[in-house]
Amino acid sequence: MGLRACLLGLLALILSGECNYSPEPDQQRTPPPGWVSLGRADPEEELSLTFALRQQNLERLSELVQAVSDPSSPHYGKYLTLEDVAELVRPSPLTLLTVQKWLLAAGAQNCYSVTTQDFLTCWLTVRQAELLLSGSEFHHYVGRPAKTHVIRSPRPYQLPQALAPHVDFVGGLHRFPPRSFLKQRPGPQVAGGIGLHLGVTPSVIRKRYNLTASDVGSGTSNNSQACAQFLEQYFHDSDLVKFMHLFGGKFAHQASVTRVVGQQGRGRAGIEASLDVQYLMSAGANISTWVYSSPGRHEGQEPFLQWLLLLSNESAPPHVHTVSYGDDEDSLSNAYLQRVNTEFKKAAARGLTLLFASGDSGAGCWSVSGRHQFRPSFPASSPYVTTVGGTCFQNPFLITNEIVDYISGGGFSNVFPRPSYQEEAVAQFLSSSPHLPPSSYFNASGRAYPDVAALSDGYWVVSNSIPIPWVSGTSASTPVFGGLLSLINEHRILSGRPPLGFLNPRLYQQRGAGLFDVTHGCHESCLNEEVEGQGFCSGAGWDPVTGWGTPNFPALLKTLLNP
Ligand SMILES: *[C@@H]1O[C@H](CO)[C@@H](O)[C@H](O)[C@H]1NC(C)=O
Ligand SMILES: *[C@@H]1O[C@H](CO)[C@@H](O)[C@H](O)[C@H]1NC(C)=O
Ligand SMILES: *[C@@H]1O[C@H](CO)[C@@H](O)[C@H](O)[C@H]1NC(C)=O
Ligand SMILES: *[C@@H]1O[C@H](CO)[C@@H](O)[C@H](O)[C@H]1NC(C)=O
Ligand SMILES: CC(=O)N[C@H]1CO[C@H](CO)[C@@H](O)[C@@H]1O
Repeated sequence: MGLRACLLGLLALILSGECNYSPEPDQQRTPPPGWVSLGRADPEEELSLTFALRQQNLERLSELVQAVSDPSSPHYGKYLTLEDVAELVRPSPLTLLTVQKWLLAAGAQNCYSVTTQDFLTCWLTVRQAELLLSGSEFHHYVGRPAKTHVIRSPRPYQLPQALAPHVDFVGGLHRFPPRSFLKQRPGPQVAGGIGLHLGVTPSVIRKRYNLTASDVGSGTSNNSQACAQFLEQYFHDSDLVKFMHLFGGKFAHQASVTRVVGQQGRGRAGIEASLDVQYLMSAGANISTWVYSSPGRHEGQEPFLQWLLLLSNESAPPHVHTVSYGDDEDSLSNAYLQRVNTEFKKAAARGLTLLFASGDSGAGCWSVSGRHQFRPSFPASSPYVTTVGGTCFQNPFLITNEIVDYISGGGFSNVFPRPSYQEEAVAQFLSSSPHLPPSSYFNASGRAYPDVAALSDGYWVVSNSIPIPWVSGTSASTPVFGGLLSLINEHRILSGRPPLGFLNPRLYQQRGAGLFDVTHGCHESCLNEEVEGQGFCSGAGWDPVTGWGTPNFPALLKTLLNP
């Protein structure tokens, strides 16, 4: 492709004396709904761009991830340190030199690297950036939810051909901040009056997942957990205090977040951030909790990328990370998807557990050349993260069996092939599901998700001192599942074992042992409007709606404690 672009650019070469290539020709550049352009940016304005430098030894990295995450391997749990990972993937001296020289010549000031040296974030003026990234043109945009301002280029950029072996992509010019998978939707109402729907609180979560008052962190293990926030989502410790007072019940918990990495602005609290903090700290009760906060306010910044950089720059981060955000897989360039997936491998090699929400539109829907298809989301579709789907109570007035929450994201990646760990489970589902949608709607060869699930309907949250009902979405199930894994890590660490790390190889090998198998219900998709039927339906065993199911804590602890 580089060669073709180069030949096609022959005329440009003659005119400009340079030959360029496009690292991300397939990246969507139109702003998502809710964002509007305010016109071109001032040439003297400053913005930050992130350069993803080509890494080395990526095959070796994949092998190591497999070895440390597979319980039958002699290397299970023998995680790499950040320094080991840096040693492995660090770009070659030629790459480092070539990129530095190019940036210096363009007048880039204040470049910051990370421990693994595979990213560089630099501050430039708009004028410098437009010269550096040929074709780019920076505009201001304002958008949801908090009238966030960003600078983005609606036009594609090119790099000099000489950089093709050294740069994967440039961040900070096309992608808008990812979407949160939170929904607010009223539950069932009793005819003629006030809804008596149960509403999910920490006591309901702890009761349903069979936690006792003694299933809390001991405070002696240096164990910790984290959630990541983007788009000016802040939390308030005072909301946590009020939340625990109103809804907490009888279990020990921490009164405040232990550490904020990045910037926590002083603005109003966001519902997403409040939800994540309050339920991560209720399920993973009394465990030290960090919040990664990448506000996405600073011009040019790409907050999700910012979070990945923070992970590569922190030698002792928490063991479990939950992220309730994502994008449509098809809106992201292949270069970006592959590189972010590699970042997840780096985390897996270090024994970090990354949990992502599976989405909020079931199988999803979009039109490709006039034909409807399901629409996977990313990072949910990455084979190197654990993806969490959503359930609700079968009887909304009782803490009993869970069934599918119809919004639960699930399906098959169009980019990442099915990983070997889920080969058997997915083949079994495809050959036995009685309600399979037509095969033209999904790519059966792709990575299938979610892997697990938890309640996602009707949560109570306290935000800006106000109790808020009906908070829903896989945004809620993800921190709950994360908190429970942290409790299991607590037992593992106290008994001298390594933390769980990347869970999927183990989860599928044990065929979902310790989880409640959700077998009722289907999620939504385009088929609802078009023909009769739904997206996928849950059934016995793994399915692309609720994965292996929801946690039964004592059973899960038993099956995940050894080795
Ligand atoms: C990574 O950490 C180092 C040392 O703390 C710091 O100087 C550098 O700015 C950080 N990099 C980024 C991209 O924030
Ligand atoms: C909760 O954690 C604190 C330390 O943060 C510890 O002192 C306390 O004993 C823990 N509570 C329980 C019930 O284990
Ligand atoms: C289906 O998924 C595979 C990866 O598993 C990918 O290579 C292929 O391009 C996808 N097909 C379509 C039509 O998206
Ligand atoms: C909790 O335990 C009860 C009683 O054993 C069981 O019926 C229920 O399914 C368990 N919860 C989950 C989520 O498995
Ligand atoms: C993840 C975590 O909380 N790590 C901490 C473990 O303890 C050391 C030393 O007290 C801290 O520096 C780490 O931050």
